[in-house]
Amino acid sequence: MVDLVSQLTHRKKGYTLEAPFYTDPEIFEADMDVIFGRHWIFVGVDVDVPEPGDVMVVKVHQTEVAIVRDDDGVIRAFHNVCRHRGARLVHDDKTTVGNLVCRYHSWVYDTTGALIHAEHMGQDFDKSCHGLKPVHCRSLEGLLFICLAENAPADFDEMERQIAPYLAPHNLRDAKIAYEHDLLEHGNWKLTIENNRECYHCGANHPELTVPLFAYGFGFDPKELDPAEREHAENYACMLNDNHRDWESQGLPSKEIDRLDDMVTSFRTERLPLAGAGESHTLNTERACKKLMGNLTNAKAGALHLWTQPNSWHHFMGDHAVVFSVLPIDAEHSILRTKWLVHKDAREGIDYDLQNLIGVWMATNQQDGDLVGYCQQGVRGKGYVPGPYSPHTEMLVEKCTNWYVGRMMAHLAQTRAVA
Ligand code: 3BY
Ligand code: FES
Ligand code: FE
Repeated sequence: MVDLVSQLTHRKKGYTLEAPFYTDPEIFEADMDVIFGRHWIFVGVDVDVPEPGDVMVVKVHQTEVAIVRDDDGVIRAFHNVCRHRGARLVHDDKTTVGNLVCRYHSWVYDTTGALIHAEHMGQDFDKSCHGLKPVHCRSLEGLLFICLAENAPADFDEMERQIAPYLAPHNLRDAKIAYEHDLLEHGNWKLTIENNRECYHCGANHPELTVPLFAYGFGFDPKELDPAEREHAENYACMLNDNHRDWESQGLPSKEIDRLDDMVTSFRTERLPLAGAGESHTLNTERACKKLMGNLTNAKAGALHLWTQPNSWHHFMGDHAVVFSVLPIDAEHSILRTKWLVHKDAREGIDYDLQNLIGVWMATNQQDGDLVGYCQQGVRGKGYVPGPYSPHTEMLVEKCTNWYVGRMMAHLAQTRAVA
């Protein structure tokens, strides 16, 4: 086994990781244990399960979790495993149930996870000891996070305190999913996240996304720019300030919050202006959906972006929202799951054209997936050595990589202390 502690300790600051962090199955297993097994993982939205009895199954590496809206409307999460002999319980990605019935010997659980029926188990059998095993589940203004650990990081509360006011005006709980899509990326999950945390690559690779989106929006230091570009960056900074002031006066929190490197539940948010008509991530920069989200009255609400470590990013606009989760498969493959949300009363073909709504991000995801694949190919070969992040456009990538290194080290130090 690679000496993980020594590799992490000797990681060169400001550089990509050594190859095994992107390729080695044992490090991947450690990632699944420490990062995906002990942190808050973004898995979907409340409106994935809009009605009582609705169930969604999400797979976090090998662990399947059933997310269930119970009869009282409370969203709960359980391991998707029968407490009798361990059969998988729910077999559809999404379904609606009265109760959860195991196919094997027909044990029946209600939507709170309680075992309510089990034949032939004898007088002494205690049903109350055999309910479904719960998984921590929290909804942050309609964004669903789960944590597979026994004790979930407590600073979720702090993230919620800071982020909820930003999300509230978009009212994600009053939305519906217009479209969802899974893209298989041929890359380690960390390459997908690294790629997302910068826009250095945007100009050369995202002809659609760069119509509405300014590449300066994701951490950009104008100091080293040549004069012409510096002027653009400085104009952007002025526009950003003006927009933030206007939006905040309209009750739309907008200022940057960057907690990428000082929280266990690490996140970043900021409301960003958009180019052209300034309304949406569409090719004409105008709203794709006539009906705005929540109680918004101004379509020009920019794009509120939110990142959470280890596995999500989001764009919340006046007319729609796009939410993304990265679900690792193995050391060299990941699923990128994308969901497009519109107001629940918006009608396809009348209030929005689906292709217009999803076009920019369907194209962008494919482009990003290809870039991630190129890196995976590169790191596999003997020629790869860690390369430097730009101190001017990739400082947020460095923060996210630092977060990963820090979390792995913290856990390994703890297990050593116990041993
Ligand atoms: O999705 C994001 O968060 C952005 C858009 C382009 C690259 N990335 C920084
Ligand atoms: Fe589920 Fe037997 S394994 S009822
Ligand atoms: Fe990209």
